[in-house]
Amino acid sequence: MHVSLRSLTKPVLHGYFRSSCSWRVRIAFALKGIQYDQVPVNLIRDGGQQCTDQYRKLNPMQQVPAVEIDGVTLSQSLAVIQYIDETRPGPRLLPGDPIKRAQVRMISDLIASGIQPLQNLHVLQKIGEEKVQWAQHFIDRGFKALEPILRETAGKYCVGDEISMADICLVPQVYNAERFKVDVSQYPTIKRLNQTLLEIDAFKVSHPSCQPDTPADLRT
Ligand SMILES: N[C@@H](CCC(=O)N[C@@H](CS)C(=O)NCC(=O)O)C(=O)O
Repeated sequence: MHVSLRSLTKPVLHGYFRSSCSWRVRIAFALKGIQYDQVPVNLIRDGGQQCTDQYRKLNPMQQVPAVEIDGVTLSQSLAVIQYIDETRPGPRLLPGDPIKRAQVRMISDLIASGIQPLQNLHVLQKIGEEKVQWAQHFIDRGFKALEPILRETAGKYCVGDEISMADICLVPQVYNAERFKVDVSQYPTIKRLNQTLLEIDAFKVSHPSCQPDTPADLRT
């Protein structure tokens, strides 16, 4: 019963084209070949649609993404990705080997807890005029730690030769770094992995430049 309901009801992603955390979920859906609907939540317009009473019911943290799936609403992109991985067929986003799995989680957490929250919109709005330097500082600090870790763990992708949740976290974070004009060429492993991953269909179709809510002037 549960399984047939899953195949009948498409998940709904409440997200924003340029949100790196929404992009993570879009990549996971694409890698697994899952069809889903998107409901745009504009983080800028009207003071931020994530702050409305209606959206707060979906995610009390007032952040995207929120995903309606299998009769529940989930937030926190890594929880969503791991749920998708545990319940859907297709390539594994967390490796079976415990060491590799821990490395995938280590890299994902470094990005999702150690970098992205410090350059998130709400934080930058509080910082005010210094916001660009602030974001650059924390992205650089994180990438300085990430580069030697990836040198150890990477094969073709972040951990060995299989795509994983770590890759799903890396590419949107590099996109953010570039938006804040961080010189990514200082980090050759990060740069190489990002270039390789951006060639893959799942990363292309989920890119911020081609989402339903991407403004015309940012479409490519
Ligand atoms: N840990 C959360 C972070 C979510 C998050 O920070 N979302 C950002 C966009 S990437 C957001 O909604 N920001 C809105 C705001 O700061 O007001 C996750 O992984 O889903």
